[in-house]
Amino acid sequence: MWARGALTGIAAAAAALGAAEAVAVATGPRSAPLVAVGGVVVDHVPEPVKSFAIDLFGVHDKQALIAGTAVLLAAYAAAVGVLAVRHFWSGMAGLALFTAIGVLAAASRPNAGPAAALPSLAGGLVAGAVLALGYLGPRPVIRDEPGRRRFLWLVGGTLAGAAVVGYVGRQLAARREVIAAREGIRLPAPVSPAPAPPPGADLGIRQLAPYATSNATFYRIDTALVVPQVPPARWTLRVHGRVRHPFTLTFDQLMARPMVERWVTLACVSNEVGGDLIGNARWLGVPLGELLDEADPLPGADQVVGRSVDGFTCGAPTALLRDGRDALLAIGMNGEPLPLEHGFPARMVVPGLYGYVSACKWVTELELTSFADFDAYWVPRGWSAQAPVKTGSRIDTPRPGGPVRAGQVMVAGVAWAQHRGVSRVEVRVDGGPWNEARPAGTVSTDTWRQWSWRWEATPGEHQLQVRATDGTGEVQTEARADPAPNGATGWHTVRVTVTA
Ligand SMILES: Nc1nc2c(c(=O)[nH]1)N[C@H]1C(S)=C(S)[C@@H](COP(=O)(O)O)O[C@H]1N2
Ligand SMILES: [Mo]
Repeated sequence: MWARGALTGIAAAAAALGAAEAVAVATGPRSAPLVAVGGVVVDHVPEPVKSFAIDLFGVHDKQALIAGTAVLLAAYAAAVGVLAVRHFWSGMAGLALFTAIGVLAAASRPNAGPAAALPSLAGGLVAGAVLALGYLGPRPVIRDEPGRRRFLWLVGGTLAGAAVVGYVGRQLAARREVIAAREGIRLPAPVSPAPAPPPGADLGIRQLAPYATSNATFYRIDTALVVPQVPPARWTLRVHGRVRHPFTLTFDQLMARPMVERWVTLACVSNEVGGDLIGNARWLGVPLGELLDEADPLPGADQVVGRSVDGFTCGAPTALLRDGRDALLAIGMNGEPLPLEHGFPARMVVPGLYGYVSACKWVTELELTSFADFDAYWVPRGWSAQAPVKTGSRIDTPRPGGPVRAGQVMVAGVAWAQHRGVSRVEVRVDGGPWNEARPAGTVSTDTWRQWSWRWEATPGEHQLQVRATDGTGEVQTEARADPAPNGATGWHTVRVTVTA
């Protein structure tokens, strides 16, 4: 019976915390009782205790505090549960005290409004309901000796429910906080703005991918099950490893640095021939080369590993990041702070390399190492450590099988060869001679360009093919290759039926 009492008390406390986290989605994460009580403790412990805790737990001091608070709370809740077996109302009084501590802690936080009390109050009510369910009524599970199953259901169900509600609540609350922080950011004006795309860079043809890809339509690829929620106030970038001068940058320090803005076309290595895992955006950020120069890499540090808060890593050649190309530690995308899914508050963007080796989102570390010493995330999974973007081209219109009327047909698409540039685009019909397509203007070799070609279409089944030539004169290869291990190749081929 005592064990049942203790377990019921703990289940009630868990339910209280879960409910409180859910309510805190509306009232703000700092009104959640665990965080509020933790905050009060942090603000009031004497300095020697604080530095002792930091020495002991290092960067995990916050987690240690939350864990410690949770253990104390569980012990207290177990005691309340045991007490309530004999004197139900004394147990309830213990619960009321515990609720009051949460309310007072939340209300005493800086800038707390009256709503800050709500999560703890809701938690207290829910815990009271769990206790009443367990101890009162005609068949209280606490005294129902044969009712072992019923008891385990009550405790197990309450704990599981509390965990789910609490986790989802915490996630949503963190998201709200980060969204608010993102909305509060004013992007600095670039000292070197992005060039305006020349008139005609966007041909404005229906079904053709626009020259500039919007944030809302930009492809998203990552391993994150839940989008990492990184508040800028807690973000830092640590530049370390094989360098002479390791340093750490806060978000404010990053924002205070001179920024450049550049158009860069980002492509995913998994993009199939004809696929749409590619987009062109205007990125605002600090040149990675400058950060690396300041860190001063040691000889042999031929790889820069970007590491994300979620543990993902990508590895790019140090020399390439320092060769003067517009490799950026980016904070802005198309004039806005990075969207959460695209790496807020900061990510890497490197012209000419596939995303998986270079475009680390939610990046918090740049570690200088060597390719011999470290394999980034996708390398042990069968993808190449070195992955320059391959020359590619795509037919966007007409669509495969789409209705095409005989006569003049506009064939159009995009072509890319980041950092080498596209010098020529050709189209052919039914394996015939290659025709010069007209490449539209673009801002640099780091971006894709649209192209178009007028076709005199005759009725029947036809096959259209495209190939691009890069700035070095190399023609896009016809050889078909899968995306693994370092990018698909082959000419995009579209079959259409032309009607008279
Ligand atoms: N943290 C993190 N960054 C990441 C990835 C990831 O899984 N996690 N995926 C990479 C891959 S494979 C690509 S193609 C690009 C895609 O960036 P986007 O989602 O902004 O288009 O992000 C890169 N950066
Ligand atoms: Mo990718």
